[in-house]
Amino acid sequence: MKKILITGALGQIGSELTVHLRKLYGVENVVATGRRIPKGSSVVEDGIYELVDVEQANEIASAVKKHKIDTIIHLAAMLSATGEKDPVKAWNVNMGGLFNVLEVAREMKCAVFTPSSIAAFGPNSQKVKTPQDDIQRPTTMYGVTKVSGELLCDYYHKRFGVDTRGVRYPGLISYETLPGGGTTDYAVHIYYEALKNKKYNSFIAEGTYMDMMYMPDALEAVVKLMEADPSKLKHRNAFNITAMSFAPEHIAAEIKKHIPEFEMSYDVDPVRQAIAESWPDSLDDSAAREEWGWDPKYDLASMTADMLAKLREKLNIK
Ligand code: NAD
Ligand code: AKB
Repeated sequence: MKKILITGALGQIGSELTVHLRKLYGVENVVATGRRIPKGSSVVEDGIYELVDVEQANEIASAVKKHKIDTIIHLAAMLSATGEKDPVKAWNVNMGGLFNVLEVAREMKCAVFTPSSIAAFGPNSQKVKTPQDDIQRPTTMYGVTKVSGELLCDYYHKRFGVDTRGVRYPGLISYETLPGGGTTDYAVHIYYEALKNKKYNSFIAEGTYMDMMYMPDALEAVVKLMEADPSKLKHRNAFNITAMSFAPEHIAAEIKKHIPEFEMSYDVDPVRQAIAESWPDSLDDSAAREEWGWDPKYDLASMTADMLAKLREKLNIK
């Protein structure tokens, strides 16, 4: 990666990945893009920023051409819960956006990184330690776009030689930008509520396991995979990766070690609960470990300690 363009750069991942890549590759070599220009955003104000709606292929093409981009990191998307509220929009943004990015990449000879998700699996996938190559019959529109996206990226690699690479992220936990409407969002909200109100009402039921990951590991995955020797990659789109698997009561117990008064209650949202139940409890990430050295640093205990410390500072809570 020498000249990188990021779509959806104002989102949960993009807002941190932009800053991370600017540090690694130089401010002048990372072009962040999004659909708005928010005030006070370091993504917009501390480097190159362009307005790009990924549903408009010409907007992607002109930014790529203008900045002589060689790698597109495509993050603009609608997530699982918002996708179920408006499945047509989710299809148009997720598939239309990816198709436009791949076409621009083909014409302008760019590499492409785009994340898939645990949502690419469904109820008839293996539930525990879901293998890299398994049945993929998801039951959400978000999941349908993720499997279709994986296939489309494989197709562009095989048919046109585009260097497409991707990972299946689990739920991501971070303190910089709130998540954008997913099923795993409870595992971020819980830290805010624990610090502000010492209680949390979970919309996901006790006993519901999902894979999760702390943002620093998620950022490292992008760099490691995109810098990996292509001859070592047997898979491309997309690698299972994970850092931990837990249910709501486990994160609550970990928070209680730092905030003993913390109390957890449950008010289960049937839509998001059904989505969670259709996803794996945990993934087998051995292919990523073998093919490009995936090795996450954070577990539930170290992530919780860091999240609470960073959020205390951000929210100015003693
Ligand atoms: P997010 O919702 O926080 O950010 C997505 C950004 O895309 C938002 O800023 C949104 O405004 C923007 N966007 C939407 N439509 C757009 C359009 N037409 N043109 C340009 N921008 C548009 O999402 P995120 O969490 O940063 O996720 C990024 C990618 O990672 C997505 O593909 C998502 O499916 C995937 N992923 C995320 C997670 C997670 O837990 N965050 C887990 C698995 C996979
Ligand atoms: C969501 O919950 O939709 C995302 C994801 C796991 O893809 N966080």
